[in-house]
Amino acid sequence: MTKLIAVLGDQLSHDGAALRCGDKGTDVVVMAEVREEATYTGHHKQKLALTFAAMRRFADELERDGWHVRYTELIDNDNAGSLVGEFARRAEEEGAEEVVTLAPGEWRLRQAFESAPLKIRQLPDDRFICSEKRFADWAEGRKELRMEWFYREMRRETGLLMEGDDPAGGEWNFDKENRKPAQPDLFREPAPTFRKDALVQEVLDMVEAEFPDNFGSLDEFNWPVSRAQAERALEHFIAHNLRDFGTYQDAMLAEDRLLHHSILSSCINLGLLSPREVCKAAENAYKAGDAPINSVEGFIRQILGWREYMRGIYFREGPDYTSRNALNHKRDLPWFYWSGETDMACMKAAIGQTRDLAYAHHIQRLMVTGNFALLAGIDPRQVQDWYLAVYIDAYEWVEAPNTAGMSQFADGGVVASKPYISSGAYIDKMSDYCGGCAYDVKAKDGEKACPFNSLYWHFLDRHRDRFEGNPRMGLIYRNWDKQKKETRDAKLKTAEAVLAKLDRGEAL
Ligand code: FAD
Ligand code: DLZ
Ligand code: SF4
Repeated sequence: MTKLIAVLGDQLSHDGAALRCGDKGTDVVVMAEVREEATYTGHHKQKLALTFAAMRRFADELERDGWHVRYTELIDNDNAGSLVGEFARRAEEEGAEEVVTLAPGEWRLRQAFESAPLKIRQLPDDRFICSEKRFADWAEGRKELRMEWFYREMRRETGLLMEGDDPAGGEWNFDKENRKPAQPDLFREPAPTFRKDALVQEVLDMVEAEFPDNFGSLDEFNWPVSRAQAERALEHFIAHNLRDFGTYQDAMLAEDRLLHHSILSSCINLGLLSPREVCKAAENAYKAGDAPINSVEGFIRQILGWREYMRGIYFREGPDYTSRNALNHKRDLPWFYWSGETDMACMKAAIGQTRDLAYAHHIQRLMVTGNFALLAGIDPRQVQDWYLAVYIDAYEWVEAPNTAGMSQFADGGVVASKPYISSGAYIDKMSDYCGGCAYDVKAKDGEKACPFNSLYWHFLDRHRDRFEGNPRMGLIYRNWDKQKKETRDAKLKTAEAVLAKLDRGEAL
């Protein structure tokens, strides 16, 4: 009996469990570009183009590999518009009674598949290193689900960067060596470029025609769309950027939008590269003496630690995770998150490159745009909607715990033991943005004061009841209490003026 093997747009791996259980002789692979997936959020144009181009490339590869593939393009006349609709249409055409797929990375789709009028078998997505069951076992009975403990277990379990029972280099975590600001004249190898062939060009044209008003520009589209291109991106990173990845991981430079980051998240999230092989490639570079331990450990921790941990949290916490709002933040997301029209140089840079590349690196997401939203008390649901829309690598299983959890503290501390907040001083230390800013990073109050400065204290003051007793924040409150009353009042007044401007819909 024929079964349909459904491959979703972020399941582009030849060795996933669904394809492994199929039979090339009798089964049919179904892939569909559908409006429902293209519009559940206002995806960046580059994200749409990458998804469709990579899906088409993958379908070609499957056909060359001997699979019978039924592929629906977005603008096909008989496109049913949703994944379930397309599965039903193809099942009828092929006389199939069952659809097999990897469980999607979103509660929304899992629930839609469960309540579909045809049988859709969702297999555990075994492309992740840690299964959902394994994560649940680890989490069971723990008072706190801290990433660091999870990560150490994953190191032991996979043997990555282990020397017998001990961590390579003698420590589990080399983060204290990884906080250097980058020098503008530091040499960095330019990112590899990927040729826009006819397939990619056709998709770019289609996206521009079908989604003209979506956020972002297609001009600088340069994403790997196939396994071969993704392998090239990985090789480039290992050869040129891994060495200094750790040291400058938290740095930001106005003239360098990528620094030493790997730019591999879209390849891994789409399935073009497996997290295991990426970690292994980094470990091999360490063993060969080509990259130092602080960089290799820092890099592997992002993938084996943070990435796997975030997915574990998303599925363990349940579908209501995205609607949590522990700090009761209700302010609307300022419109300049979409336009980039702000005098704050750091925000302008982060939003501008997000528009142009669908990419900003972790510290820009966490300590610039995320930090600002948290300090300003923006509704975390609206913040999540923004992050889900604007980044090339955005899928809810990883975006939501990063945004609601790590960045906005909306989950009340499941992911983060304290809020990731900072005044302008941190941004000034880690970047060269402040020199070219209309605001004064050293000024704490008054019209020209960096908005991060006054909002920082306003946040701490208004959430005193919740955070004062946090052992990692006691010192900050003591510092606040030591300041003269007039000084504190001036900061709070400045913050109130900043917030009032936001409420009036004015630019900052
Ligand atoms: P590198 O800095 O080179 O890191 C290497 C790899 O580690 C990444 O490719 C990624 O696979 C993994 N990684 C690093 N940090 C994280 C993390 N915190 N969580 C999960 N994986 C991580 N990442 C996404 O993949 N999708 C998202 O939608 C997403 N949303 C985010 C939202 C916010 C508010 C924040 C603070 C972070 C978010 N991240 C997200 C995590 C991180 O910012 C990106 O993975 C990273 O910037 C991708 O760039 P890169 O490939 O150059 O990463
Ligand atoms: C992100 C995305 C987009 C834009 N379009 C499609 C699509 O047309 N067809 C498809 O199968 N998948 C698409 N995807 C990826 C899915 O939305 C993704 O599988 C879910 O968000 C779960 O991670
Ligand atoms: Fe950002 Fe403040 Fe520095 Fe301006 S002064 S770039 S707003 S941190």
